[in-house]
Amino acid sequence: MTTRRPSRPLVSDPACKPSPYPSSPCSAFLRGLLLALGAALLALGLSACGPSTGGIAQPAHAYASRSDQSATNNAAQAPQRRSVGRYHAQHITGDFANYARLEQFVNQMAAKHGFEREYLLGLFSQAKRKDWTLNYLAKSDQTIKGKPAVGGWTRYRSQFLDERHIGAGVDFARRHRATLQRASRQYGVPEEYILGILAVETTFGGFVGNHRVLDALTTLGFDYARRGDYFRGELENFLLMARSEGLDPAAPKGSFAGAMGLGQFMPSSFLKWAVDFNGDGRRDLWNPEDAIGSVANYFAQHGWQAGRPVVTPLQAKSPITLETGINTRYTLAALQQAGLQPTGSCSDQGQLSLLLLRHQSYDQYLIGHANFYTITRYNNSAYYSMAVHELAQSIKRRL
Ligand SMILES: [Ca+2]
Repeated sequence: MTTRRPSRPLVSDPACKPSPYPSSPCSAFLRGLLLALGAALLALGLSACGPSTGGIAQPAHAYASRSDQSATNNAAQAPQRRSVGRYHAQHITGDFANYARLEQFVNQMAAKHGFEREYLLGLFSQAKRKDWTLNYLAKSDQTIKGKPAVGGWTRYRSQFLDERHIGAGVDFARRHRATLQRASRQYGVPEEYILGILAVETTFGGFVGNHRVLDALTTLGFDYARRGDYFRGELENFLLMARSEGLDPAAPKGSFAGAMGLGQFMPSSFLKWAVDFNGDGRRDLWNPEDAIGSVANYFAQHGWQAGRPVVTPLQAKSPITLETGINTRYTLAALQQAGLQPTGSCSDQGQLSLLLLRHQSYDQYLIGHANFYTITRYNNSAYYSMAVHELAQSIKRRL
């Protein structure tokens, strides 16, 4: 597992790459926050989330995927191994002593999933409360904004569309060419979009986070009221993941929000969409081959359409008053009636999103096709997804 410290303004947590639009689950959610406080992060040498553009982006995979029943069910069906780690206690001591809700959580894990109660009490007795994370999120929650600001895309883009990311992508692609080709064939997802995700999330494993996942999820699950339900669900899934994969739950490190590996999967995403792509019998988010297969599978399961477009630039012939964003839906005719004309051929007769990229000196409009929406399922942010798209194209041109 890589635990190098981030050397760029924003890193990716499941949570966080900068994303411009409010989104949902964590990844995106935390990412937007990072943008505003990136300098502080850098100064502290901490990892954050993936890119988001300014608001709360949803980590699609990372955060986006809420811990839900299906994840739990999948885990329950997986081969169950014994819990790893010699933990044993009658009561929780340490930072989380006297946390009644955590003791209730332990009881639920024992009753629902068959964990040994004393094992979990011992495990949580050595979990650490991450005060920095709580303070950081408290500040971030106050800075969440709505519509992206002028120049927001210019600033967001500059964090990712650089030689460091593109060059690393070219190098990674050459080292893992056969695996990328196999994933592309099997899942119908172009290699460059797998590369684009890994570039934005962790620069191909360069910044996978150095926070113990156990500490991150316990802290956010029981001391972060705004999203406690979500993080308690992720903690549940994390413990299931550790048991099924034969991991000591105190060992994995990730983002401050608990996202793991090259693709910054949250535990619920791991249970639902991670794959063992190198055939060694384990799903290992820190293994490049498994990460490649898992990202491709994530895209395939979220509706990627092979051979279909991602975005189409538009030319605005008059001031645009239409609502923009990844959740908008228009027909091509409606966009044309509003004064927007595709700059190239566009035969998509489906429902189209109208995207707005706020450059420093002008606004740019694009059609977001169904495949663009699929990228946003990884992180619910137009800027995040546009960065993935542009990195994908930039890396592809160099291969
Ligand atoms: Ca594997």
